[in-house]
Amino acid sequence: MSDNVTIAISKGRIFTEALPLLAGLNIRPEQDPDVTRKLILTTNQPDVKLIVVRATDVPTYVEYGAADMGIAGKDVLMEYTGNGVYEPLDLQIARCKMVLAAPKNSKEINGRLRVATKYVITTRNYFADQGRQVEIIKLYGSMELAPVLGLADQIVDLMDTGNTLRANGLVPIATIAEISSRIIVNKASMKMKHELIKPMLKKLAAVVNKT
Ligand code: PRT
Ligand code: MG
Repeated sequence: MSDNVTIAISKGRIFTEALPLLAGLNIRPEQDPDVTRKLILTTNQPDVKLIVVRATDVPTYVEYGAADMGIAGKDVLMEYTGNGVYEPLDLQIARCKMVLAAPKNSKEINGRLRVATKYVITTRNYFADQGRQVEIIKLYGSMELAPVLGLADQIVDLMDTGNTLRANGLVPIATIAEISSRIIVNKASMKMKHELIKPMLKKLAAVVNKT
């Protein structure tokens, strides 16, 4: 079937910030993901559906074609090890920085640095580029706790206002990447459904440039 398009998206800040962009394409979801228990949202466009998945699962749904398109943070895409999706457009939403952070007033670390993060691949690449061997400790959340409890010397996490770091006595010491959300597209869908997808991407680019 090449006459409909499914877009994978996570609820929360990405969904909220994507709504005005989708409205610019005249796509308006008919359910609110914070209210409904449905994971497939219909829209005012009979040929466009949104599927609501975990942020880290968006590239998987798109790579396997369970969704034709998706909206995912660059942080998630940098960690994704799948076989590839197209990444045609930076939506410039849900912006933040991925930073290395350390306890305020901490001393230089002698010996092997221990870094806690959920971004293991990006962190490994970052230190490898600097020729530095570090021990990476994988966590799934609340990274800010790790230095406080002595689990790690430093952390790699996302920072927006910096309030979360500050509240835990941490300061950013290096920016690893500027993060924003991207449109991703399944490779087969880009070919098979190009008559639907190409104009959407073109219009989206125009909407992004206006905002
Ligand atoms: O929450 P859940 O486990 O379901 O998934 P998720 O955490 O991946 O989803 P969500 O909605 O929290 O984040 C989705 C995407 O939003 C991320 O993949 C990023 O691309 C983007 N984004 C933008 C952010 C932030 N800004 C952000 N500030 N994601 C998380 N944060 C967190 C950060 O990790 C830290 O805990 O907010 C806290 C810091 O905020 P400040 O303002 O205190 O600095
Ligand atoms: Mg979260």
